[in-house]
Amino acid sequence: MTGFRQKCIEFKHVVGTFAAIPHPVAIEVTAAAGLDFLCIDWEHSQIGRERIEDLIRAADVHQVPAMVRVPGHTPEWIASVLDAGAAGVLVPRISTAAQAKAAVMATRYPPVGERGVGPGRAAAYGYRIPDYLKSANETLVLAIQVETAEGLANIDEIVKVEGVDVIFIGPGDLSVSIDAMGPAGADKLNAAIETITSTARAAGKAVGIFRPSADDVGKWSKAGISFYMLASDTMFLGASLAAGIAAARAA
Ligand code: 3PY
Repeated sequence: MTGFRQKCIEFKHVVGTFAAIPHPVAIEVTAAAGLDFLCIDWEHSQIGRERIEDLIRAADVHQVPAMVRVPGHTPEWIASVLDAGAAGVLVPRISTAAQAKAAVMATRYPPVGERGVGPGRAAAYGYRIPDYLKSANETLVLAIQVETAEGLANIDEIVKVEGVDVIFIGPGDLSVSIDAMGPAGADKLNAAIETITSTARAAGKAVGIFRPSADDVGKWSKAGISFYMLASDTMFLGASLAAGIAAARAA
């Protein structure tokens, strides 16, 4: 699992998925599929805070880095999932450089940030605190989600914030926020994604995006996006079940 942040900041092509099913079995099945990482979605699922540690533990069994998408910007939530052993955080709805800076402060230990010391499981419950404190700033991934009209307007400043590793585009929210939903809004949304991507890459930042399928991953890779969140465990479950049922009915 070491090297995940390195891969991200060196623009290596990494593919993960959101985990929304609140059970370690689902995490084990997902992790065993050979992903580069997974991201436990605390923002848009019914996964509770106590369960997150067990889900990270299940991903660890398969040596798959488990990030957590936190529900908001609260520093205590960010610290809590990192203390549980998350490989990084995805912080949603970052619309200003000040918000991006606050995410860095919550994620990184001093002198870069101001994360409090109490790493619990992340430092083997105390056995590895000095090692963990030394390595955490270098190994934990901080991805921030740009998904609002305000974030798009402020992208020049957001990408300059030191300590952010990945600028992650949320096309669903972005399309709603900039009034570019559905086929009619596709050109406007694509232009916004291209602007965020080229601005971030010019500033040396890796770019990530959510895609419901792999259909246009090749196109976005050429544009400079390297970090892919492909659908979610629930979406894959639903799609493969529906396809299997349809095939059996047609047989
Ligand atoms: C979006 O597309 O807005 C997302 O947040 C992906 O989960």
